[in-house]
Amino acid sequence: MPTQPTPISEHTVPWPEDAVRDYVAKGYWARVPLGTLLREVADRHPDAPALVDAAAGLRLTYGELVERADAAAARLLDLGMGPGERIVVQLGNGWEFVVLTLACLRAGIVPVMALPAHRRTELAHLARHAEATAVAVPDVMRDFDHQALAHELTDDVHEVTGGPWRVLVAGDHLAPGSVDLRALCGPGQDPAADRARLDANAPRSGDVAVFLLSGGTTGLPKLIARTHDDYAYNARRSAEVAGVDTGTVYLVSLPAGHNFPLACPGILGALLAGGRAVMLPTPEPVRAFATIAAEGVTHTAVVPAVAGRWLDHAADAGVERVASLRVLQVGGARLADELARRVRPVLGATVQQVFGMAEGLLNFTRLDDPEEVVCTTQGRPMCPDDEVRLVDELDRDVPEGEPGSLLTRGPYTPRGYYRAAEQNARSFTDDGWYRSGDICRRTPDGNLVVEGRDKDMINRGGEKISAEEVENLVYQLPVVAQVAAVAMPDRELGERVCLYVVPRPGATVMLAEIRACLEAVGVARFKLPEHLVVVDELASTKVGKIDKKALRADIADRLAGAST
Ligand code: OOB
Repeated sequence: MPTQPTPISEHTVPWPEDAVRDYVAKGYWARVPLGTLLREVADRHPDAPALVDAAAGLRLTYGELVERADAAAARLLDLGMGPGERIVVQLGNGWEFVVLTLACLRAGIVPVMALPAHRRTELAHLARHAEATAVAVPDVMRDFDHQALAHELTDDVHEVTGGPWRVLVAGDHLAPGSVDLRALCGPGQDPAADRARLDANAPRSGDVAVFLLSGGTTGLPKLIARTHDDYAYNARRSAEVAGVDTGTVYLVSLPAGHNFPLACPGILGALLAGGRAVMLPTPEPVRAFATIAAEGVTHTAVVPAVAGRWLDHAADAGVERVASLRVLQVGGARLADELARRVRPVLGATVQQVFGMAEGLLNFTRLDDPEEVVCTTQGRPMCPDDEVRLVDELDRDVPEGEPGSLLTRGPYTPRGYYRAAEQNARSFTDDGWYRSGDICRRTPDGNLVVEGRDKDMINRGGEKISAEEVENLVYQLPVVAQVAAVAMPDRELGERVCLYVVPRPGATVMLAEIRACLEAVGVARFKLPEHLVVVDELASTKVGKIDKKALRADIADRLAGAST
């Protein structure tokens, strides 16, 4: 007997009623679902260009985009999916990602935004934890057979939901049992009927619109339930702060399911403002510059490592190709001041630093901020009602100007992770503040500077890696007695994963072997350790925990020693 997946609302932590009233009264929450908001934009200018997929050679106007989204939504319902069901979305940066996401928003089906780099371990976890009833993947991407893996997950998922598992595939090579995602996202037969059907069953604005993944400090990624109300505000307000309007051409080259290119302002912010989104599979500089030139891109979002590559490329190849670029948003990891200072002279664009998190809070430098603020701070909250505290180990506010651990609440920062009561007790205070784990200081003019972190996470060029997750995987190797994963400094990516291992007596431990074992169980490649230090014992703190601070200092010393 197929069981129904648990209703999402059973496992979410709602905002308190007085906060809801306040957010509505102040106009942050529009009380209109995202799909309806996008429909309204399309009604105002149906013939304006909305979406460009450079690689597929597809261009859609607003009218065409929303009609396809409605048709796709209707087809998902016809497949037997219902509002509130979850679909794991692991697609590359193509038009299908956008049409499917909008279709989900219209139908009240909730996409779980996986990353293309995820493999069996992550996808099985996401599908099971969300009790998903479908997955959307490419056939093959970067030599990996996503379609085969999606079918392999059938049993894992069936164990949890007991229900169907639909494999939607974007590609030319459909396996038996796969649903053709491109056909599903194609033009509809009867747009008016589709529209009426979806309007009549629109989700409520307080319902969950998307599940984002947490950067993660625990064993496996946690799910962040973002509602239509809060996520629409997230996208609309980001668009204002980034100067996005009907003339904007926004390039998406980071993985589209990440909060930054999805809604800060990203795809959703560009579309809600009547601008245009241009999808590109990679931020590789030659292709990115060619697309910027061809499409007249005005805005885009990158991580610091990509900004560095673009600057080097522009220095070699000339800057004429990026003349249209006005705003280069940089976020996801700390941007070095020196790199920030090169952007305007070299690329001719304004830098906007973005210090954000999938859990909510977004800080931006403003487009009219003095160059000094733009180059040396990570900006300030976008909403007047974002609450930010910087605290010490006992949750006491630190003196103004001193570094402290950032806590936050606000109209687009949910009060807990999905279905994670135990974790919520650690990551949220009793009165609903999210503990971001970032150590920040506030400058006299109110901007935040990210100085470090007190969470056990490794930030590899914007890709977040939970140390605990890596350690759990490595503990499965019989040669390992004790292990600690720590960040090691890296010029290009900021940080990489370094592993300290105490081998079992008589055993030999090799980096290649560890990497091969992790790959064999199927984890995202960006999590694989890149350096190994074999030791007799691991430094520990007074209370007997592994002293990660000492290990981070040790690897930094070893690397500094090696390079002199
Ligand atoms: C973004 O979101 P996540 O969820 O992948 O990662 C959030 C974490 C933050 O807590 C912080 O540790 C780090 O990433 N981070 C930064 C940063 N932006 C994010 N650290 C230093 N400087 C920055 N500018 O990474 C994200 C979400 C929305 C917009 C932009 C980034």
